[in-house]
Amino acid sequence: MRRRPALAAVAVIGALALAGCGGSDSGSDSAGSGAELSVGTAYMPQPVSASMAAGFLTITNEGDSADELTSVTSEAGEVTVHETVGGTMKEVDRLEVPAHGQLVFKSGGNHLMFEKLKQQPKQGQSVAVELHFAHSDPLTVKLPVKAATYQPTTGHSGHSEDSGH
Ligand SMILES: [Cu+2]
Repeated sequence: MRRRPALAAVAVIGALALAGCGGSDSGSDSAGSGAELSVGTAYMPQPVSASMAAGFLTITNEGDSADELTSVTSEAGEVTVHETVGGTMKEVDRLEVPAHGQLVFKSGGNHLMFEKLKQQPKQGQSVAVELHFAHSDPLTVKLPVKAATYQPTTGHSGHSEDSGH
């Protein structure tokens, strides 16, 4: 039996979130889904307004089977999932989290797109989102709001260009 403290913490968070929802789901099959998901490197660059913001994170799957991110929800506003192909972003229904792999959201690539936020997120705050998967239980993640110029890696900020928003 291998111990994975980080995953255990994520599982606890997920369980709390589910408990908060009134426990409508009692399907015990889900424990055997085969995907083992955790989330890291989550952040939101402080947006210039409440009308549009981007969010980034990395989903790691240490399990033996792939899963798919099927939707993202937030009480803060509307969230869609975008990918960037050849410099153009487009909304996607789902993104794969490969077995023993990662689904990476980063500036210039995949990103969460927030629209119609109830208020403009400010640096130092955080925005909670719930990630929904094809097989695994939902994960609740807080995106800390960073400086508008914050980037964990180099690259252009991508989001205010001629991308059709
Ligand atoms: Cu976008």
